[in-house]
Amino acid sequence: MALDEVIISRAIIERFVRKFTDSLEVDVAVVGGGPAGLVAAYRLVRDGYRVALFERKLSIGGGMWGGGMMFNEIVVQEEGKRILDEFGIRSELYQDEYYTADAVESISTICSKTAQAGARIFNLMSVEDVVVREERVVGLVLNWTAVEMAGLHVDPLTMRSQYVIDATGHDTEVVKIIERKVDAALLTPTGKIMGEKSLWAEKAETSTLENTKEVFPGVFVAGMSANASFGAYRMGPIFGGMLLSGEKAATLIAERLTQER
Ligand code: 48F
Repeated sequence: MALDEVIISRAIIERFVRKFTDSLEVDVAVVGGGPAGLVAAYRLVRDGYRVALFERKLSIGGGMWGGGMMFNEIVVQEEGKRILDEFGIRSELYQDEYYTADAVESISTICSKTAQAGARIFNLMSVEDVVVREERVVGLVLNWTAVEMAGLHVDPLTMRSQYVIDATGHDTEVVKIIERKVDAALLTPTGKIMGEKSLWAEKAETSTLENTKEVFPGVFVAGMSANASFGAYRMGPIFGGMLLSGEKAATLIAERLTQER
């Protein structure tokens, strides 16, 4: 068969447009494709919800690829291991309740299973704004990361979702946009972003779960973004809290969506 380059181009363009068009109105939009956002997306699609995930970078996976200081192994506790097992990721007991897993196997598997489960994953797209109606976030404003990087004056596009998860890690980008642009308080004790504290693994792992909640009507925080929003410690390269936080965000949003139906 003779290969026709134009058919190849047409196939890519049409299939991408179909995927993107299908993602303009979803149940949940996840911002950030690190471990927390991916686990949340996986859980929600598995439960039958329509999910789109937007990741600024070329590669999905956030901070998991590099393990700790580029030593590409991660550590999880017993509860975190349960999620690794669920994804079929191999882990090894190090001592007591500390398990290690290969960082590349971990994040590539989580990414692959999430995509295969049916989450629409868009890399190279940045969320640059939110859509707010009656003091609730109802959608996201998207642009190509390349546009942002080149400083080009190109207007963005908009999508609608019932819920948004800010899983942007240390940057808390969606919450920052809300704090800066929306004339209403966040659901934090101060009404503002409380900011990330220094590193304390034990406290941070517990508080990541406690802080996984709604931070503004329609927006939940998951992963490191939860701790940065609610003023808690960072945890370094222990990843159980990230995985469990993604799972909790999905559970909380699924409960809301069920109530609202
Ligand atoms: O940073 P990241 O991995 O967040 P996480 O899931 O996990 C945190 C850990 O990696 C580690 C840690 C715990 O062990 O402290 O840091 O909470 O993934 C966040 C992703 O969000 C993307 C960013 O490129 C990264 O891949 N991101 C950030 N801002 C935007 C965004 C944005 N405005 N639009 C799209 N993606």
